[in-house]
Amino acid sequence: MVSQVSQKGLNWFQDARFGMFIHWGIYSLIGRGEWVMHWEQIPVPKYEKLVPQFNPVDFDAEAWVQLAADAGQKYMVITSRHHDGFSMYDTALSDYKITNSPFQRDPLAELAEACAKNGQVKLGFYASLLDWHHPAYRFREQSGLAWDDYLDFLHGQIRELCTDYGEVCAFWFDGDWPRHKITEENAYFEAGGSFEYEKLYGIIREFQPDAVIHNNRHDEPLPGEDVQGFEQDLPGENTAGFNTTTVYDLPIEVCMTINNNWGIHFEDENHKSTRRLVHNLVKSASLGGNYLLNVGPTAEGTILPEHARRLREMGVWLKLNGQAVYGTRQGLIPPSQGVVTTHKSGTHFVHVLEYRSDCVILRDVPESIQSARLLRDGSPIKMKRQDDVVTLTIPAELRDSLNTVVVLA
Ligand code: FHN
Repeated sequence: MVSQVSQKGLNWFQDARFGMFIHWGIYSLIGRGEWVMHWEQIPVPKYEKLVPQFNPVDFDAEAWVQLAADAGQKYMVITSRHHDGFSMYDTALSDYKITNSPFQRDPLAELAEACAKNGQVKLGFYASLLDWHHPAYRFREQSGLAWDDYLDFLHGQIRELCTDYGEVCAFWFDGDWPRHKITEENAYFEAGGSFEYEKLYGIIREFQPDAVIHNNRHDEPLPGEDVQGFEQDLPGENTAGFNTTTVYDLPIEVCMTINNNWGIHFEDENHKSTRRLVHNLVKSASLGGNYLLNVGPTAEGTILPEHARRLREMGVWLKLNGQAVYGTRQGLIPPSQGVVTTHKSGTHFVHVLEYRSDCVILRDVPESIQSARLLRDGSPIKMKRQDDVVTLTIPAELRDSLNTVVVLA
């Protein structure tokens, strides 16, 4: 039988609700996103020339972890190796790695230490299944290597990440997209065989039984996967074009960028407002999901100030309103225009995102609900009930410009 994450790991994951996604690699030097090698058809020998230029001397693991903690994020998931095949840690299984760059340090080890020291933020790893560099993935004919050699590498790397970096809260796989067509342009994306997931996931279960497994296959989760993912969309939506609109009965994780790119893009100034980010966070929570919000640090090792500011502002809002997010589950009171709800053991949280008037109308409100108050400071909120329809009146002076939360109990 294929095993799932432990109940402890699952509960932790669902209670956490908010995490930081980090896309960081040698592509940061170019500043045109993490797909630049493919989009610009950069040959391997030319792309490899980035390695001797990579020296993120401003990287400060404690500062990144502190930023996540200030934002109210309970975990971070960082790219251990993206599709470009460059390992961002000191793997024994490849020379194509950050410890062979002028930087020499292992940022994943430093983050593991900083997370353990900070105590508020757990660490998870993104790992690409697809590899545009590895000779046993892309160049089997030329190298004489076999698909099994790639599997040894991939599985071996997961074993390293499981055993050498302390507690790992999540493994996030990417690059196996069964619904996407292989064409002439992307022929080298094609895997040479199965990823042998049962074996791969077995390594995680053996060494990190509390780590959730998320595989971004843009398809129905496979046995052994703990999470259904949505990328750049909320559950049930498919504006990005690669999400399934079927929502399965699994914990959910929505991952999104702050601007339009995962890896840093120098020309992308299209940053979402803090208000929109808070709305996405609570909309995800209202549907029973976590929100994994991405930052794409610079090649020098810093998180963009525009992103850090938004994260800190989210943290300020969460300090006052976190009870309506952490530990909650999908709302039991149905959403209405501009309003979503979350719930935690008999307490319902109404998130008022948009105002049509002073009044907020909720339907199907359980009879047990007797009172309404502002979560932020306990101010009473006028509540009128007619059968199962409840009307709340929220005067302008009590509203929060990001999201006003009313507690119904
Ligand atoms: O190709 C990747 C992309 O670079 C990024 O890592 C995102 C994150 O969800 N996942 C893939 C696209 O689905």
